[in-house]
Amino acid sequence: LQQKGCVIWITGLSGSGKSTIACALSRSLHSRGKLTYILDGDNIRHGLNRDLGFKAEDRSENIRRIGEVAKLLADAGIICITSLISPYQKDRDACRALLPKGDFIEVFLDVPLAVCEARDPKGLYKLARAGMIKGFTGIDDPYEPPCSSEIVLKQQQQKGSDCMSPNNAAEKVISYLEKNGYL
Ligand code: GGZ
Repeated sequence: LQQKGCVIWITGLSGSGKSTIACALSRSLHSRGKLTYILDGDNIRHGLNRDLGFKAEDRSENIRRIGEVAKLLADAGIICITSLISPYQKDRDACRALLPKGDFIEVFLDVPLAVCEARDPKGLYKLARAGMIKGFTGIDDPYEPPCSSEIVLKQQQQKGSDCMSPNNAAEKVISYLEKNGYL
């Protein structure tokens, strides 16, 4: 096997585009003949992590388990892409510490809450504002923005030339992987 595994850890608010970018990135890597696997919080919470809710301890345990699975996949030479809010710095850092230096690549989707809330693809922000979901990240639960991500992807509020598409975002990650010897 010629492939070096790694973990691409995408963090950001609900509605920031984590899953969409994870898919675009995965497709782009497949077209280069690379093996990838996406670990998506929303999906894994239906299976492996179905015993977990959204209290701080549950979110930490969710991140911890997915971090361990991501490490196993990276050990097997797979490019593992995670798509989790992962709101706490200490939990992200604990996952980073599981991997050899360089193999944990944090991608921060730096999208303002107002933009995520305006998109509201699943109507969850609306429910949270109405008090029908308690402890929703960004509304009445914290998100600690990362301070030293390998890659920061900013999303502009206005539509225009600097509005980042999922494919643009994927390209930025691909360039990073090329520069750092993962492709
Ligand atoms: C945040 C919530 C909540 C609460 C349900 N807070 O945008 P989505 O819908 O599809 O993805 C979100 C998902 C978050 O799961 P994660 O495993 O990524 O979270 S964490 O990393 O914090 O453990 C959202 C939905 O679940 N969801 N309730 N209260 N997001």
